[in-house]
Amino acid sequence: LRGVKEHYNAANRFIDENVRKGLGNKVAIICDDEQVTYQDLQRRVNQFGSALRNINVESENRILLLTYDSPEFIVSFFGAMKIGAIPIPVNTMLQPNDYEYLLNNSRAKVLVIHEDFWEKVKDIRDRFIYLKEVIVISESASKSTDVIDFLEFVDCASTDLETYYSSSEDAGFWLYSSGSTGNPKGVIHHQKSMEVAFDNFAKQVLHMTEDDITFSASKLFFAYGLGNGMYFPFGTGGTAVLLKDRPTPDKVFEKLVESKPTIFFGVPTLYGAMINYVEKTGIVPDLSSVRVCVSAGEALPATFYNKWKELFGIDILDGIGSTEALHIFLSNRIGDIKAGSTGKVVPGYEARILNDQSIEVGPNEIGDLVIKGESLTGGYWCNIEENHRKFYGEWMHTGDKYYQDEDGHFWYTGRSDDMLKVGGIWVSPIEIETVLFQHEDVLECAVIGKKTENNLVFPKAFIVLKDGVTASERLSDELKLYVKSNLAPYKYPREIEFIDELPKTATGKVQRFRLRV
Ligand code: 3SK
Repeated sequence: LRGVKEHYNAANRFIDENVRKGLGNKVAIICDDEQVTYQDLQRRVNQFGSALRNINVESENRILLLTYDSPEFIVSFFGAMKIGAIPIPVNTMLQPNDYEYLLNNSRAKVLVIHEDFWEKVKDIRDRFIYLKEVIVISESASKSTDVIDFLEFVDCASTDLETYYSSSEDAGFWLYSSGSTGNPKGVIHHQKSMEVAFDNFAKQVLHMTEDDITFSASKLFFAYGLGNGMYFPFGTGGTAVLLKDRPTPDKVFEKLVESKPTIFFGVPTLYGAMINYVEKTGIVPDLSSVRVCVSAGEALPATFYNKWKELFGIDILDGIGSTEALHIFLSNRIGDIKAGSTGKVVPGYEARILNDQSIEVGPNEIGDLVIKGESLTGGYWCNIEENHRKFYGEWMHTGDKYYQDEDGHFWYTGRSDDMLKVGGIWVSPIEIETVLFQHEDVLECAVIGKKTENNLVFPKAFIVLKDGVTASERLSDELKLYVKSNLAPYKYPREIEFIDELPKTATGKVQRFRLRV
């Protein structure tokens, strides 16, 4: 896909091509009791695209998707792309204010939303400045009159849909990535981006074929989950198993045993929780259908790799990707794994480790990881400052500190900014601090990432209380709850320490590094 390819559309590549290849009757999606074949999927994608055209959606209009992993997610995503509109899947765990920001920042004209989430935001609809239509995916009998019902919307529309004349480099879809300042950034991906990431990782590292069945515990709205659970299996004519629920160890094991995937995708905290579950219950579920497991999000501790292998006899390929790169660009390989390392560069990407003068360092020297490759975003939406900071020419700063050993394996050593990855999801300490500051008892606070014995990270808050307020366990619990109810719940500080004073520079800047010791 080097260079611009005229008339390229991802919906043709990932949906229509499978039907053309004779895979129309093959199951593309398994979700709870529902199975959707490629032919069904093509029909519904066409109907959704036609229905969007019926309400005057045009190419380049943005469509925000706020729904569970489900056939409706996938139908909306490809239906929008097929008419050149731009789907933007977003995190389902956020708060109403976050959705206000995402809708207004993206200027989405249409919102496709599951009724559970619509319940939470409908009262602030008048704050969504650019929004024209709301399409609600509803599972209950009661339907609102001031919104469009997803099923009716799709069912009434034509199954014939002419593909928009897009090029491979047209904007295709966006994802939002968390920033250290707290405001998420719209990451623009292209019509071709999914095919590039598929070729690089799914084909050349995972060697995926039509016989593969994927199951991803990471949700489709994450860049990681979007590949694992959608365009990787569709790229080969394989099958995606979806889980609507939260991926707790028991639910994930149940799904693995019941739907017998060949590839499982998780994050280190989940692998850790699944290992604990086995150790606590003494039950070792039968995962014999799985030929390989994948981990990303944060570095997989070597102890987790070894324990998993001992319990199930299956390798976990650890890798690292980013929303900006769309998927994994460094990874261990089948037959070439160094436990605890992030592996080597994935074909299709180049990686360098640079010192402070932007000069490439030698083996075993720590520096800043920069990468280049064709699946990289064209840039952030409306954010000149971050674009200047992040990209130079074809290269992108990952924000990660790495060193490379003599064998070419990369080893993660930390972040070059204050961002934390909690359970594989970016969390900004500043965002947590901003909420804590709003609590009536808090005078000052600073949030850092604290490492567990396995080097996984969770947010810890240091708090200076106002005069007259006494530190207590009860107050600590109250503050945790306060963050949980004002931010996406996974962002809350798992530990709170009350201190008399924060360490600061002469100019009054908090020295977080002194709290990290
Ligand atoms: O966090 C990661 O390592 C990752 C992997 C694949 C795609 C996206 C991301 C953020």
